[in-house]
Amino acid sequence: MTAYDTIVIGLGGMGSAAAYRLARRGQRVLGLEQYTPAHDGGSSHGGSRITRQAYFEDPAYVPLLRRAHELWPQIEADSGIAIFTRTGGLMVGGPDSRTVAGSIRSAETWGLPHEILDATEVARRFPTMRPAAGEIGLYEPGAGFVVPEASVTAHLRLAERAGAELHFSEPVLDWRATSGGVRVRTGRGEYTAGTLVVCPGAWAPRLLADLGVPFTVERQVQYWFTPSGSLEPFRPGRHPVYIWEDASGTQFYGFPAVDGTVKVAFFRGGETCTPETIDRTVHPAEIDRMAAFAGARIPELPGEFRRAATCMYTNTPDEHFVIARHPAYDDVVVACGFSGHGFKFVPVVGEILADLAVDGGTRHPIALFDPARLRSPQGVA
Ligand code: PYC
Repeated sequence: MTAYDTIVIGLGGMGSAAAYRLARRGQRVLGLEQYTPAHDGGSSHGGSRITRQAYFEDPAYVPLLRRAHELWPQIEADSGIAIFTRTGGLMVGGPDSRTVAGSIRSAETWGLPHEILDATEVARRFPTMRPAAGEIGLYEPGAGFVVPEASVTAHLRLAERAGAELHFSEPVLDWRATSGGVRVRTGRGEYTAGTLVVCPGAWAPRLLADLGVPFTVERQVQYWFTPSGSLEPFRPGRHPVYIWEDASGTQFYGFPAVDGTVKVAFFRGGETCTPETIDRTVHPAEIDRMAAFAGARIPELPGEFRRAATCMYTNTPDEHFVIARHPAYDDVVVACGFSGHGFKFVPVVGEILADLAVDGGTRHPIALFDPARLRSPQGVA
């Protein structure tokens, strides 16, 4: 008999949710994490992640977002940890930009509450913002942000309460499928289980090399500024979360003020890296570029630079996720390649991973995330 029903590799956003959902379904779960709980070395830190439902990336995500928005309050109530703040969300750009046109498409396809605002109305409602003539905004009242560290802490707490055994500071060296399940080797020992769920984040290229998906890990920087004027118009309740696309297709995004500072970042466009080679230093030229870009649209925002932090995106070639049973191993389930837009899905991805591990399938629509669409003809990229 194997010692565990399921081993979860990686206890960041997705893995912590999977461990909880599996334990809640009565599985004997071992969770393995190379760092400490809710650490800042991967892709689940920085204090805030946008959540929105008028999803410019593809309307196929909307049912999953609806389910995630049902689950966040349940996780908060069950764990006693606050995660989600509703602020409203604004997608700004030209009417034909990917950000605006894609958001309108999802909102209309699914009948989501939204308003289309012209540039004058955007500036009237949100006086910090100066859209260019011809830019428009899609406003979504149900959007907001979640705190990634709080989500991880809440899911880990609930997983332990449901009986999961969680090991931290225990990096996985390798894993393999066996005739009756899986075997995972760490610096401390070897573990066996019936099923393996791999949530590797930026470590996907090493831990899932034989998936055959050409992942690219990208360095990202998050910046915090104190606005030059009053903080009032930046407060949650007055200021939405937003993604703003310029005429060249560059997207930047930001949040209301939290603890007296305002966070902004570019969405993509970072250097390719690995977890071992990422440059953790944020350079003055990068801060200047961010301040100039933000200042051209939200003039008071880049008053004073406070701090910055790096994190990693793990991108797939089409920027859609990979969530599936491993094509080569029946007892292995994978969740990776979240391409910088995955965190808002954490609670529903936890449900999906538990479904795939326990039932072999899920009622949730995940056809878009099949890795077969990305595998190189040789099998391994
Ligand atoms: O998914 O909304 C998002 C997002 C914005 C910037 C990075 N991810």
